[in-house]
Amino acid sequence: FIYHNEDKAQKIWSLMQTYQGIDQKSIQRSIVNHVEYTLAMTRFNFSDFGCYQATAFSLRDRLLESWNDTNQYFTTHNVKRVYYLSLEFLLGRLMQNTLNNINMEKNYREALMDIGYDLERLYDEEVDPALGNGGLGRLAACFLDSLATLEVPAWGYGIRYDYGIFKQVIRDGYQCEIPDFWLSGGNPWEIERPEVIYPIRFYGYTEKYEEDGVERAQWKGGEIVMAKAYDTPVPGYNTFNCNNLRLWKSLPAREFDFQSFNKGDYLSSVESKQRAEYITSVLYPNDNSEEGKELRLKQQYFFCSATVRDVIRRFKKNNSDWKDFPNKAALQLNDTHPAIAAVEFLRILIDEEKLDWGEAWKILHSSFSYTNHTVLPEALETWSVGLINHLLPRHMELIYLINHFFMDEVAKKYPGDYQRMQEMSLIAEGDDKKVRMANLCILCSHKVNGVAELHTKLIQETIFKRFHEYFPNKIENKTNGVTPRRWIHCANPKLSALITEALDDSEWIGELERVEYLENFAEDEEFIQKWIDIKKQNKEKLAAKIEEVVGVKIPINALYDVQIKRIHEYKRQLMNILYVIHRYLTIKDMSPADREKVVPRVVIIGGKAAPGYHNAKAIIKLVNGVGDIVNNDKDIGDTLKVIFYPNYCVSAAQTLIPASELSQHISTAGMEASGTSNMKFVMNGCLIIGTMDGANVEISEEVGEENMFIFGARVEEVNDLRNRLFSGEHKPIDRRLQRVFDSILSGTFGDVSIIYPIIHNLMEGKDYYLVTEDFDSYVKAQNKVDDTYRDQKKWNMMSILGVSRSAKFSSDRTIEEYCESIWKVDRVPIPTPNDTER
Ligand code: CRA
Repeated sequence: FIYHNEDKAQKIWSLMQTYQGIDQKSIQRSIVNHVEYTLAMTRFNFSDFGCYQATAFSLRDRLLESWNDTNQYFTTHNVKRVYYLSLEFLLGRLMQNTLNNINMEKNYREALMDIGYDLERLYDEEVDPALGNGGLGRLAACFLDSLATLEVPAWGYGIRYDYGIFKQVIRDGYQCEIPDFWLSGGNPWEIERPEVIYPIRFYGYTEKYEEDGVERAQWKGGEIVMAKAYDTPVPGYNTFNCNNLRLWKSLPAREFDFQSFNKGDYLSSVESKQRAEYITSVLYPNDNSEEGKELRLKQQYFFCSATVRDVIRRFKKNNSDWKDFPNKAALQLNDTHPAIAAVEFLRILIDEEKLDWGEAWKILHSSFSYTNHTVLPEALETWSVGLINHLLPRHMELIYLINHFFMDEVAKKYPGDYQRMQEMSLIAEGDDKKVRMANLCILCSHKVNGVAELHTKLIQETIFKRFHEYFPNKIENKTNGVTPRRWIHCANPKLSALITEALDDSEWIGELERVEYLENFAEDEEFIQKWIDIKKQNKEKLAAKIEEVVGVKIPINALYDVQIKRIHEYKRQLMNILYVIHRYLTIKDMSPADREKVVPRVVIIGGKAAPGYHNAKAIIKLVNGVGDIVNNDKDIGDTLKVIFYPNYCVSAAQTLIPASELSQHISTAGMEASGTSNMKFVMNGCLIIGTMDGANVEISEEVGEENMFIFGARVEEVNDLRNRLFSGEHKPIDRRLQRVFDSILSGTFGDVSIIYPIIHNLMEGKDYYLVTEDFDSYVKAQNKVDDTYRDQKKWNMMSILGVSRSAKFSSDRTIEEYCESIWKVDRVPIPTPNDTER
């Protein structure tokens, strides 16, 4: 039984019931209580924001019940837990998702309406907790939703940055970055845990000593910073289970720096304390590239040490034999960013728990696993040996030891193969020696996974080839997925209702396989009409939003063509905008009668560029320049509009995706590990124009190539094409593309200077991303898009088929696969308080 004293527990539960009833009065009472007593606002007049906060507090109260029960149950039953370690969690807004997961949206909507508040407006009051850059962070958030929904005992661990990803504003066509202090209005979803606090050491030295004839080491000295926990409950859909996301914040240690103090330097001693808080201040705004700054390594270690200590403390509560650890905990490393957790774990086992190397290594290896998210060289983390040695001297020693043992093994297996040893070593030799974090992760993990089939094959054959030969069963695939709760049910409530109506129940929200049945409606005229109407309403909503934020009026009866993702050369937003210019020039050439026949398009591009990524910023400027000219050109009127959608984020995606009809996933083959928005678009009835890259390949297997617009070089061709281009053997530039270049360089779309070097390189054949190479087949695919769109029946049939065949891309499927073959954990449904077990 859960409670020490069952009578008392029952009594408390019934008291809670009077507080947490689901009838209108109880809901209103709990909201108004928070208005008065938590927020200290006047009941005579509280703003939408105040009402949002009070409603959030009221929901948090409800979550806390199931959250407490869930964790209590996991502890008493000593279950195996999954720990998902990630430097990024891109949660997006929480209120709508929470209400839907606990099935209370209707109750709250009506209760609020009755006191004069509109729930949808309250949703818009919430700031996006944007503690991530892009796909990797959003994937972690989708995984949390699926883990809770599938009743897997799991905790997310991350950093509570004060500043999430910057806010993007466009001035004069240029991206400007504004710091996002997302906590300024408070965060009603979290629970501060002042009692969950760990000291974290930096710098210092190691001291060797002997104990019972064994040589031991201890890390000493240096500086201490404190890590304090903040918890956010993670409710699952249609379950009483509620998991946890624990984020760490850095604080100065309480003890005083007596040295400075004695010198009478009080202020500088306070200053040095303030530096401690700086560790968790800001999320590094780079997607798919690493900066190598000391502060970043400090963030990583700070986060890893606190997490590992917390996991160990929980394990020790119920277990005494270290051998049981792998049966009680599975730690997943989300990319190499938390790699140092593995070394920290080893350090604690050896230096503090006094396990011997062999035992410690076995425990580490059977409980850790690692996900690789990229093959881009600029994103593969390495840290200089000097820096690690300075910041984490004991960890550097342990890394050398791990490497020493491993190199011995490799040498035994491949005598004399120094090339191989060099490739597999944890250390990249050179003037500035570096630790290769991916190699470290592979070695410490029992499983390594890629995030889509093609990507997994690539890592097996290229960057991790030697490791794949050495450990043939280690590297496997886990194709990414997205949660249908947020990405269909919340983002597109009308579509969700239509699917529920057609299937005659709503269970598909928790079991996406069920949407398969929609296939029966693909040719049903009445159903298609409803389908079209919903898309139209979503487009109207987006058009209103665009008019509000960008100030451009866009037509509704145009094809909405959307590319939203981080701006990166490999994602080829440049190719998109070059095609748009081509389209514009073509329409300009037409007679008014011919223009009538053009399929009108609204091209929307959105995404943030890393602040130091000049080429990406130049592309944003070009898109805005094109928009300025095209949108004001009376000749072409509504046949073409070009919008740069500023500050792309999770909540923007929730408006953009349901309104899209065509979406672009056009990376150079082999470069996008998976992509996840492609999956969200398909689930919202949007067709894809894309290359055979990442998860596009599997999407085409599921929905059928005939229901997508696939084009471009295949991954096997890329290297040859690139070599040919760089050796000057390339064919002459396509004449349409040359015309586009000429118009850009003549200043038609504004300032030429910042885009000039990029265009110049393309003309010279320095085209690493194969834009000039793929342009022709891209144009052909775009023509096919227009032709298909003219046949609305066909278009919508393809759209319905896409949704009905999207089940594979639910993150529920992904998580089930991780549970089965990596984590070996079971579902643990928590009995609800009304169940007899209580
Ligand atoms: N940038 C990949 O590029 C992938 C996500 C999630 C990325 C995407 O194609 O969908 O991860 N890689 O797996 C990454 O962050 C460090 O590497 C991404 O989001």
